[in-house]
Amino acid sequence: MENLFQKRQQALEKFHTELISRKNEKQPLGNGIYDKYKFPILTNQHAPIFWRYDLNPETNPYFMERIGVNAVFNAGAIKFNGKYLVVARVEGNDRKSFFAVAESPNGIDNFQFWEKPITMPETDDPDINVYDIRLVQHEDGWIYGLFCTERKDPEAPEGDQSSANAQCGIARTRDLVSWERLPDLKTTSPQQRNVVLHPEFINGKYALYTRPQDSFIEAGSRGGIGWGLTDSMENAVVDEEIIVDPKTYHTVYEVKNGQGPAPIKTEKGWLHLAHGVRNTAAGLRYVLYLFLTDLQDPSKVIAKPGGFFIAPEGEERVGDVSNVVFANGWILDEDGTVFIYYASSDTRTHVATSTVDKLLDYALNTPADGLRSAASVQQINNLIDKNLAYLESKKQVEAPELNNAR
Ligand code: M1P
Repeated sequence: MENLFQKRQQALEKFHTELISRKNEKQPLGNGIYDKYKFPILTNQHAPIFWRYDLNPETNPYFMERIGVNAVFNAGAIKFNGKYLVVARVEGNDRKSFFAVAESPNGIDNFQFWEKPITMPETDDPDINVYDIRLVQHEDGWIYGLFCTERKDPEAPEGDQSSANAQCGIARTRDLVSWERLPDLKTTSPQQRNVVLHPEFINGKYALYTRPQDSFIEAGSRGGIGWGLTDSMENAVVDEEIIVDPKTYHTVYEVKNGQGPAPIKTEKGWLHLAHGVRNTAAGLRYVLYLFLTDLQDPSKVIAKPGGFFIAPEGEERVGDVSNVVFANGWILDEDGTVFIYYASSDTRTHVATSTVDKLLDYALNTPADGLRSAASVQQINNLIDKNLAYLESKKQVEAPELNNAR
């Protein structure tokens, strides 16, 4: 038995070491806006062996997995003490999610989990499930983590074991190890998900991006990315939400949408990453889109490219909830590189890299959604005409006599 235990342990440790130290590779060509990478940065297999296996041969003679990790996805992100940290949503085989920090020296590979998952303190109303944390280094000096806290709907009729209530949980930390839990956000909406703290004060108040929703899954009569102010995060209350970016008919955010990570401040405005959801015969499809808001008034959209920014491709399309990409973390580096951490199909986490300059170029020069097929054709014709005129002018410059003699 000792032999079986040792064999399995050695094989698994070899596999795990190779996996977490594997070099990532940029995918060739790309679209010029961002680069995707060959390997996901985190999967369920990245979870440390000592989280999952009892390492004592006497109590685990078969070297059997005792606690399974099903998925590692939807990660918040922050650069901290020179390291690229993601705080992933780790989901066990029991369907419960929790948060765990994984650290990389370069932001694209070699992500390793810290020794233990985060022990998130609770309020008087215990969370049933927590997920999708957004990390924000606020100008008040704290690092905040805003996440979804889900509890069983107390109004659910007898026998209904799936109706739930989603609200915004709030915690803060200085080191990502010990966290202070604050009361959940109060708004006038029945439920909330995808709530994100803006990194700066607005008129002396904390500003929040919200996603009001009628019920657990459906945004219903509400929805859109909302915006509201609160005097304090120790007792966060938003009395009035305005919709900054509404869901819109026949777009990639027709059914619902939600702010991704906190926006990045640039010279030309606040860059936002968000997810949009539409319905199809095969179920919901989640994609990412980008927009820019005014520097002085981050609730005012000033540029918004049409369509999606990142959509699921290849193996990203398949997983526990297929046809989904979702992002709640990105990191702006000192040199202008942006590391976009996105998850695919509620299963694994990937990175894409770009720069602030490229993202601004994309935000400011991609045509907006014309909302009709005819408008899309017009946009392509405009580009073709511009290209034909440019090619013609180049010919004139390169061989003027030849062209004039014709
Ligand atoms: O399953 C896809 C996503 O669904 C929810 O997002 P939203 O609230 O916008 O519908 C979340 O549960 C998210 O974690 C999940 O990835």
